[in-house]
Amino acid sequence: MMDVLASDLYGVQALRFGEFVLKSGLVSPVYVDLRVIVSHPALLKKVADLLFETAKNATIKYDTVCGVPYTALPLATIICSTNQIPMLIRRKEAKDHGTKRLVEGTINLGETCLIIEDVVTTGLSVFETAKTLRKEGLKVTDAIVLLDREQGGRAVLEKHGIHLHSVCTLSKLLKILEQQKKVAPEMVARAEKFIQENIINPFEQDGIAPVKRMCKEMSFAARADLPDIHPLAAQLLRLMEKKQSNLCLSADVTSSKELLQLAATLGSSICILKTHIDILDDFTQQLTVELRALANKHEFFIFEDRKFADIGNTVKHQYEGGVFKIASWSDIVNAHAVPGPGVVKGLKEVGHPLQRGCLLIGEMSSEGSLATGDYTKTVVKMAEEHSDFVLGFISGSRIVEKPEFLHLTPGVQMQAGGDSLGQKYLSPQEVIANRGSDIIIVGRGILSASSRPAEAEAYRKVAWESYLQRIGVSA
Ligand code: 5BU
Repeated sequence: MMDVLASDLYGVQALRFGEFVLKSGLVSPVYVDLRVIVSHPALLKKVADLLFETAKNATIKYDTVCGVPYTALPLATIICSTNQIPMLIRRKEAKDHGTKRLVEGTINLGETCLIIEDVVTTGLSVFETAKTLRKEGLKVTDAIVLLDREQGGRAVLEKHGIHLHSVCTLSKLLKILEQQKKVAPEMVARAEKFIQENIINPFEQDGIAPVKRMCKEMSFAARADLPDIHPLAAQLLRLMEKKQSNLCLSADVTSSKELLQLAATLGSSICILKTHIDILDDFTQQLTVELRALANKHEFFIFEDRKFADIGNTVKHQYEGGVFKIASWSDIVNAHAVPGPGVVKGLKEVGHPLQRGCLLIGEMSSEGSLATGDYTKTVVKMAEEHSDFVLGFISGSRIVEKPEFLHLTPGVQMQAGGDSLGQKYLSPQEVIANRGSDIIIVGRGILSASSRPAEAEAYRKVAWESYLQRIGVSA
């Protein structure tokens, strides 16, 4: 599908290669102009359908659709007309009379409007459209774009509460065109370099923190070879490539027998088995010996989801001793950053000599979580300061563009939704392909299936394909 789109766009010269002087004065080796697609009705319809499908796959709930003027106007029109969705039009021209409306169409206060855009570079046009719609009393939570140029727009929009979902990224299109031998590898390399080196932030003058994109999408294997990667993260990334699995099973069961059974029967589908050891009714040290044997046999990591959150001295004891002796059998643990860096220092004293690793909780999947915004940023800083022990994060999406760090996301089920106690679910595709996380954590999605092994395989497959899609390799 992407291959056809890439060659169609290239065919109508929506993408051109050479030397183009941009408005900013920069000389770009690639020029993207999607306005031309209005002259190609079949392609226009195809693009509209892809945008609609992307919204559907991301299970976004919305009441109306608004295209960013101008190219996305016909796209929004086709989507709304084909699928019988009410549309809104945002006026771009400056208001010349006091009475002139900024948004045309029926506005029902509190309804959610989905934004459609053809290409996002800085995110400014989408942001301005969202601002206008929000001023009118509408909610804007998501935007769908055909092409993300990956020059900072996604992060800028996220900061303003808008999730950007792209049908395709520019680097992926470039890779496809290279594979199709339409564009020479040297030109693709130049274009990729240009994208990476030119992250533009339109909000800088407004005092909003600049957004830097420090890496392009790398494969797990390439990340494993990074010089500064945590040895355990490197091992895990290699294992993920080998097993083609970025699935972590949340083995939330209360009997040792069932836990071992899960490890034995689902072990080959997963890269990590996550435990809550304190919910077992019949814990013994023998269980941890058997669990480790299964981890070695089926090659998965063990992650005790202990969520340490005390002063350094206390967590040291909780990690090393007590009934559970977590450090003796769990490869990975996690911690809240709320006590400050002492919690990491305490855990590190125990875990570092044993070559263990820690994930910091940057965000939580539960409704009303307080781990957001500046808190999340502070968590990232703490991780960066202790990267010899912290190998990544628990978060809903990628919270830092450093390929050395892993992102693991709980709150995943095939169908988005939630439970009655505040858990919120996103789909594997959304989490891996759109939100840039690396590993999905799935509990009840698998545990409540009639065939747990078959369901685990289904989750493994969709999460892996989403990863391949993200790095631009067709599954
Ligand atoms: P579920 O059955 O897929 O909803 O289980 C999710 C698991 O992940 C469960 O063990 C939680 O304790 C764990 N979890 C979570 O759901 N959300 C979070 O933010 C964190 C952990 Br941190």
